[in-house]
Amino acid sequence: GRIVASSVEQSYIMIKPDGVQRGLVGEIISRFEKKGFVLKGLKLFQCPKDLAQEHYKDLKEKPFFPGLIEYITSGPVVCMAWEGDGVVASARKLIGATNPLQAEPGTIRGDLAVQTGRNVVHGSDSPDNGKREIALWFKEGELCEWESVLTPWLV
Ligand code: FUP
Repeated sequence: GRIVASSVEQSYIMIKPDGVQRGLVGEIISRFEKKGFVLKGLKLFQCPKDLAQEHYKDLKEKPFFPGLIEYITSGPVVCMAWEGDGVVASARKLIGATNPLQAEPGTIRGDLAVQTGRNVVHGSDSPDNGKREIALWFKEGELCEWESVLTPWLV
């Protein structure tokens, strides 16, 4: 991947294999759309092991790391790049706590999941990681530079 220059903040959001298997793709995408963020990249993708390991490299020493890699590579994921002011922190609020039993009702994990190891969606934890992860998961030409007609109504 390559970092695509954008002055606006971007977050890497990924629907994990359980979200795809459970038919939650439309439900999850629609929450980010309705909030008013702009979709700049989207693909269904079978993640190779080395990419999963690179994505979660900060968790390499954790006891759950092998299981996490197995889970993320167990089936296709939906990779997304979402853009907008404050998208990183806002997406994490929409997603909810890592442990779905602690996630508030109204959040994606709070409404749709029960297990930390099956928490249906990932969201970048900082704008820098948003850039890093989008560059990691998307290749050149896979992101679209476009202006949403809704933007003037949202900002
Ligand atoms: P989050 O930012 O909410 O995705 O949470 P983390 O980056 O801390 O964890 C990344 C993923 O590791 C989680 F989505 C699920 C997995 N995980 C476990 O399986 N067990 C744990 O105790 C913590 C995280």
